[in-house]
Amino acid sequence: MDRESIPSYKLTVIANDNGAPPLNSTAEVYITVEDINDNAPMFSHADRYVVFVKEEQPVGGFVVKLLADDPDSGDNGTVDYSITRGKKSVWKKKKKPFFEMCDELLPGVLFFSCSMSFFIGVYQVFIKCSIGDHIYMYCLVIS
Ligand SMILES: [Ca+2]
Ligand SMILES: [Ca+2]
Repeated sequence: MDRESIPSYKLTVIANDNGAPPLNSTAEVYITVEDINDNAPMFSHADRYVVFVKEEQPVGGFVVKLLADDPDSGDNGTVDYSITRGKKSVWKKKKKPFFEMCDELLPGVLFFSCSMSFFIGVYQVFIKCSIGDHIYMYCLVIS
Protein backbone atom coordinates (compact mmCIF):
# COMPACT_ATOMS: atom_id res chain seq x y z
CA MET A 1 0.00 0.00 0.00
CA ASP A 2 1.12 3.54 -0.72
CA ARG A 3 -0.77 6.32 1.05
CA GLU A 4 0.41 8.85 -1.52
CA SER A 5 -1.25 6.83 -4.32
CA ILE A 6 -4.41 5.56 -2.58
CA PRO A 7 -5.01 7.05 0.89
CA SER A 8 -8.14 5.01 1.76
CA TYR A 9 -10.20 2.01 0.76
CA LYS A 10 -13.89 1.14 1.09
CA LEU A 11 -14.75 -2.56 1.14
CA THR A 12 -18.12 -4.30 1.23
CA VAL A 13 -18.08 -7.54 3.26
CA ILE A 14 -20.90 -10.08 2.72
CA ALA A 15 -21.63 -12.87 5.21
CA ASN A 16 -23.77 -15.81 3.94
CA ASP A 17 -25.27 -18.70 5.91
CA ASN A 18 -26.18 -22.17 4.66
CA GLY A 19 -29.83 -22.05 5.76
CA ALA A 20 -32.87 -22.58 3.58
CA PRO A 21 -33.46 -20.06 2.27
CA PRO A 22 -29.88 -18.71 2.63
CA LEU A 23 -29.67 -15.36 4.37
CA ASN A 24 -26.92 -12.79 4.21
CA SER A 25 -25.80 -9.55 5.70
CA THR A 26 -23.42 -6.87 4.45
CA ALA A 27 -21.14 -4.41 6.16
CA GLU A 28 -18.98 -1.62 4.79
CA VAL A 29 -15.39 -1.41 5.98
CA TYR A 30 -13.39 1.79 5.61
CA ILE A 31 -9.59 1.52 5.72
CA THR A 32 -7.38 4.55 6.11
CA VAL A 33 -3.74 4.03 5.20
CA GLU A 34 -1.47 5.64 7.78
CA ASP A 35 1.43 7.69 6.53
CA ILE A 36 5.07 6.81 6.92
CA ASN A 37 7.90 9.14 5.98
CA ASP A 38 8.80 7.44 2.71
CA ASN A 39 9.29 10.52 0.52
CA ALA A 40 12.11 13.03 0.66
CA PRO A 41 11.37 16.64 -0.28
CA MET A 42 12.33 17.67 -3.80
CA PHE A 43 12.87 21.15 -5.15
CA SER A 44 10.49 22.12 -7.91
CA HIS A 45 13.28 24.00 -9.70
CA ALA A 46 16.17 22.39 -11.53
CA ASP A 47 19.26 21.72 -9.41
CA ARG A 48 20.67 25.10 -10.42
CA TYR A 49 18.72 28.27 -10.04
CA VAL A 50 19.84 31.71 -11.19
CA VAL A 51 18.49 34.96 -9.82
CA PHE A 52 19.34 38.48 -11.02
CA VAL A 53 19.00 41.36 -8.56
CA LYS A 54 19.97 45.01 -8.65
CA GLU A 55 22.75 46.07 -6.32
CA GLU A 56 20.70 48.66 -4.39
CA GLN A 57 19.30 45.97 -2.12
CA PRO A 58 18.58 46.91 1.47
CA VAL A 59 19.07 44.67 4.49
CA GLY A 60 16.24 42.15 4.30
CA GLY A 61 15.83 42.58 0.55
CA PHE A 62 14.08 39.67 -1.15
CA VAL A 63 16.28 37.37 -3.26
CA VAL A 64 14.14 34.36 -4.14
CA LYS A 65 11.54 31.95 -2.80
CA LEU A 66 12.47 28.35 -3.30
CA LEU A 67 9.81 25.67 -3.15
CA ALA A 68 10.28 22.01 -2.35
CA ASP A 69 7.47 19.47 -2.27
CA ASP A 70 7.13 16.48 0.04
CA PRO A 71 3.98 14.43 -0.65
CA ASP A 72 3.88 12.86 2.83
CA SER A 73 1.38 14.25 5.32
CA GLY A 74 1.76 16.17 8.59
CA ASP A 75 5.24 16.34 10.07
CA ASN A 76 6.43 13.81 7.48
CA GLY A 77 5.66 16.35 4.75
CA THR A 78 7.00 19.44 6.47
CA VAL A 79 9.98 20.93 4.65
CA ASP A 80 12.77 22.81 6.40
CA TYR A 81 15.13 24.92 4.34
CA SER A 82 18.67 25.82 5.25
CA ILE A 83 21.77 27.37 3.76
CA THR A 84 24.38 24.72 4.36
CA ARG A 85 27.35 26.15 2.56
CA GLY A 86 28.42 28.43 -0.21
CA LYS A 87 31.57 29.56 -1.89
CA LYS A 88 33.68 31.97 0.09
CA SER A 89 32.06 34.88 -1.72
CA VAL A 90 28.86 34.20 0.24
CA TRP A 91 30.64 35.31 3.40
CA LYS A 92 31.28 38.93 4.01
CA LYS A 93 34.17 40.30 6.02
CA LYS A 94 33.96 39.42 9.71
CA LYS A 95 32.16 36.18 8.75
CA LYS A 96 28.81 37.84 8.37
CA PRO A 97 26.87 36.11 5.57
CA PHE A 98 25.33 37.98 2.67
CA PHE A 99 22.28 35.71 2.66
CA GLU A 100 19.92 34.39 5.30
CA MET A 101 16.74 32.35 5.58
CA CYS A 102 14.12 32.53 8.31
CA ASP A 103 12.18 29.29 8.04
CA GLU A 104 9.85 30.06 10.94
CA LEU A 105 8.51 33.22 9.28
CA LEU A 106 8.89 32.64 5.54
CA PRO A 107 9.82 29.08 4.58
CA GLY A 108 12.04 28.87 1.52
CA VAL A 109 12.62 32.61 1.25
CA LEU A 110 16.19 33.80 0.86
CA PHE A 111 16.95 37.40 1.68
CA PHE A 112 19.93 39.71 1.98
CA SER A 113 21.31 40.08 5.47
CA CYS A 114 23.27 43.20 4.56
CA SER A 115 23.12 46.04 2.07
CA MET A 116 24.38 44.95 -1.35
CA SER A 117 25.52 48.36 -2.53
CA PHE A 118 29.05 48.02 -3.98
CA PHE A 119 28.83 44.20 -3.95
CA ILE A 120 28.28 43.52 -7.64
CA GLY A 121 29.19 39.94 -8.40
CA VAL A 122 28.11 36.31 -8.59
CA TYR A 123 27.26 34.53 -5.36
CA GLN A 124 26.73 30.81 -5.06
CA VAL A 125 24.57 29.47 -2.25
CA PHE A 126 23.95 25.81 -1.47
CA ILE A 127 20.48 25.29 -0.02
CA LYS A 128 19.17 22.08 1.44
CA CYS A 129 15.60 21.07 2.25
CA SER A 130 15.20 18.83 5.31
CA ILE A 131 17.35 15.74 4.83
CA GLY A 132 16.41 15.50 1.18
CA ASP A 133 17.18 17.46 -1.91
CA HIS A 134 19.55 20.36 -2.40
CA ILE A 135 19.87 23.15 -4.90
CA TYR A 136 22.61 25.53 -6.01
CA MET A 137 21.31 29.05 -6.17
CA TYR A 138 23.34 31.62 -8.09
CA CYS A 139 22.60 35.21 -7.27
CA LEU A 140 23.92 37.70 -9.82
CA VAL A 141 24.03 41.14 -8.28
CA ILE A 142 24.08 43.65 -11.13
CA SER A 143 24.34 47.42 -11.30
CA1 LIG B 1 8.76 13.18 3.84
CA1 LIG C 1 4.19 8.60 2.98
